[in-house]
Amino acid sequence: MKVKAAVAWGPGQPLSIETVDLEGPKKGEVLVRIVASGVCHTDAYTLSGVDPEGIFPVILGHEGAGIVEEVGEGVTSLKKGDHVIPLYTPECRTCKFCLSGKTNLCQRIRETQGKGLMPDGTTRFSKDGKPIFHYMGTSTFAEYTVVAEISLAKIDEKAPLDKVCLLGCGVTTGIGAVLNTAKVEEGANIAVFGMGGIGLSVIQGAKMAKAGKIIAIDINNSKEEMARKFGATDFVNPKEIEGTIVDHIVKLTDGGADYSFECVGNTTLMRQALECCHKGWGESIIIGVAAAGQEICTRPFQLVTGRVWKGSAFGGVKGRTELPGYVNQYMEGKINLDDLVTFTMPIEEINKAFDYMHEGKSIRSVVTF
Ligand code: NAD
Ligand code: AHE
Ligand code: ZN
Repeated sequence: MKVKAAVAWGPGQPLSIETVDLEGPKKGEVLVRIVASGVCHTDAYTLSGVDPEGIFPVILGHEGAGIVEEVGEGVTSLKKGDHVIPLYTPECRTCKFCLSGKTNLCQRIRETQGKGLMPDGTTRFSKDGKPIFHYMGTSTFAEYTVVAEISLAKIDEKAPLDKVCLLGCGVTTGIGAVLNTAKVEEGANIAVFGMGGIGLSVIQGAKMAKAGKIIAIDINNSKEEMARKFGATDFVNPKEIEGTIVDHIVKLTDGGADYSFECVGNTTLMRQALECCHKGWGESIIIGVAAAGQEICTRPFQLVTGRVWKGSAFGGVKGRTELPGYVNQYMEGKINLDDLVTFTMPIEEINKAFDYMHEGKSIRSVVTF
């Protein structure tokens, strides 16, 4: 079939709206009509050319929501008309990782997914006979996409898809990092670096966990209002303080944060986030994605004296099992998505979404079809 899609032909180039060819779903695959998709910083990261797995031409997008149009051979858990959120972290429930009970990082199709391919090693998208690669197993910047059955969470049909798409990445990542990865306890002091969609969702998760001090950190002062709305008790702009951000947080928290979260993708901040944690027990969670070649460093003494460095992908959430519950929490008013959607625009205007992100003017832009 012919479908409209935003194609990234090469690194650093604006996306181009094209009519591309899409083959139907093969065994274990599902054709999904995408209704809406958020634009996450990770899309910009890959588009910029610094992602070691970046491959072009590609259809980006991994924060979408849509409706099942057709199922391929052997698909049993979904049918035409089901409402779904595509998962870049699948859940096969049979691989060593899924069965471990220790991680959400299902590895069933990770190898082909990282190469922009469907599990059988081919692409469904093409233009003039030349393959166009998939992205993160989802490619939600297309009006129709083909996704593995294990990469789809079935959700409540009453949920507005132009809002719950944010649960396909940003919001789930932030809330999950607090509740699953850090397991923040009531009264704990937390510091959050970066007030984009991810950082604000960490703040939201911290509020849900009844954290004590919730310190929001960003170099863009316009983020303060939203951070406080989501539950931040303090806002710090590192450019406007005397001394270092580490000393500043240590003072604010009487010895250091119990938990910190890096939500920018900057290795200098990752070090600061670790070192502003409390001696003896403070835990720092890396969420931000740093470019190829970047490395983190600290004095090992920081770890010897009890600080813990961790990372979190998709908030440690097992998508097929847990995401429907996140959607329900939104429907019950327990998770705020609406305030995170700064702009909603037709897919034709997707490049504006990237501009707004880079200019610090949006939390999330949602593109619709
Ligand atoms: P975003 O661009 O919306 O927000 C980033 C924020 O960081 C902005 O508010 C910006 O002003 C702030 N910032 C930039 N430099 C800063 C500095 N030096 N000090 C303090 N604040 C600074 O990005 P986002 O969509 O929220 O994503 C954040 C990061 O999380 C990205 O690296 C993204 O790739 C990553 N991410 C990771 C996961 C995961 O599962 N681990 C999931 C989603 C996104
Ligand atoms: N190809 C990238 C991977 C970057 C990365 O860490 N991605 C996160 C999700 S970011 C969503 O916005 C993730 O889930 N990682 C686990 C995985 O298996 O990719 C790179 O830098 O190599
Ligand atoms: Zn994302």
